[in-house]
Amino acid sequence: MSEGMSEQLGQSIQGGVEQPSARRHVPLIERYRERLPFAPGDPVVSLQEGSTPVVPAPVLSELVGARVRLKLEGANPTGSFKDRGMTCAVSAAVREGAKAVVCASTGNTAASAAAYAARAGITCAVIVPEGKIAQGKLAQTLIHGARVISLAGNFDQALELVRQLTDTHPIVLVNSVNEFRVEGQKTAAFELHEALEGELDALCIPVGNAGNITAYWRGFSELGVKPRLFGFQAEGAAPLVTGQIVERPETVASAIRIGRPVRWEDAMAAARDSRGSIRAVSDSEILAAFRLLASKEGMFSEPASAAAVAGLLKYGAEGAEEIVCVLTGRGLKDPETAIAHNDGRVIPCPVEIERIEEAVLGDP
Ligand code: AN7
Repeated sequence: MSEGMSEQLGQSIQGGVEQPSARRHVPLIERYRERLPFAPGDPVVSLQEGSTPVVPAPVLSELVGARVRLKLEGANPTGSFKDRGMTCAVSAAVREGAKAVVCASTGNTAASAAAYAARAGITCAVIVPEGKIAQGKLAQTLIHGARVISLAGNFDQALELVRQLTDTHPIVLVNSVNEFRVEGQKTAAFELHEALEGELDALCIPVGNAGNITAYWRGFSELGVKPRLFGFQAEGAAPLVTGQIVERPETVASAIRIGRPVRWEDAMAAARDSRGSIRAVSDSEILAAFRLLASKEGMFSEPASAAAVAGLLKYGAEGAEEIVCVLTGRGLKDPETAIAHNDGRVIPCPVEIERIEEAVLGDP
């Protein structure tokens, strides 16, 4: 590329893309150290997580009659919000001299734990529900070198077992029962407060084990602000909506296929104290939002993340003017679901110009 051209390109990039002022390229623990349980000089295991973009959603805004923005947590290093908590949980584990971490997971916690453990040079084991984790998450967890145990049971049973395991063995549990996870994840509330300069009326968020809604509420509370928290569960895995443990949770959104959330009380308190709610959306509503996000907003999130948007579309803005939906994980995590549920098709074509013309320009 000529010098003039690269200069031009540089200019057009600078001119065309707004640099979010809050985006800083520092480890999350460094960015928010005063508000986190880490002292200067403590070991920090970081992949440069956090500082994720907040992007306007014009189509959703039009549909619900409010200003809707999307917090892209899929922009974290392993593709989900879990990295915020994991940098803290693994850094604290290293500080304690731990040599191994373990978690139960529907996939994203596993991928994140595996990555941070790799970075820290410690070992990681994950227990996942057999056949119920998305391919991208499994690929990540394996390539990072974690030991993957496929349990002939569901997430809730896996979590029960890892709790027993860590009671009797010197392995650190990095599920969101670990306080450092919640501490790290609360930083997303700080970022939103900064990015929106305090102008946030409501947050829409998917709820599974309920660590994240708990963390957001902690973050907002520490700032003294009170946006309404609207949490959404999948209909087939909605214990916080029905008030009953779900023995056999089922949903297309495998990340939130959880029937007995660990942070049950905290989540209910967050919804109540923020004048929010926790409500259910069906799998078909989740999939409709999943397609809409991708096809109209250009945002490929995973199905669990789309549950937040499905909830907003189903129940409306409820008087809120400034709304953020948290897109918790990116779409590439779960390619099978995207391939199985879209309006397009793949058109086969021989190597012939006429057939290409027909395929490209003909009726769909
Ligand atoms: C994309 O990875 O529970 O309510 O084991 O992966 O804090 O549990 C994942 C949960 C939302 C729900 N969106 O968050 C796990 C796991 C995505 C997720 C949730 C998850 P929590």
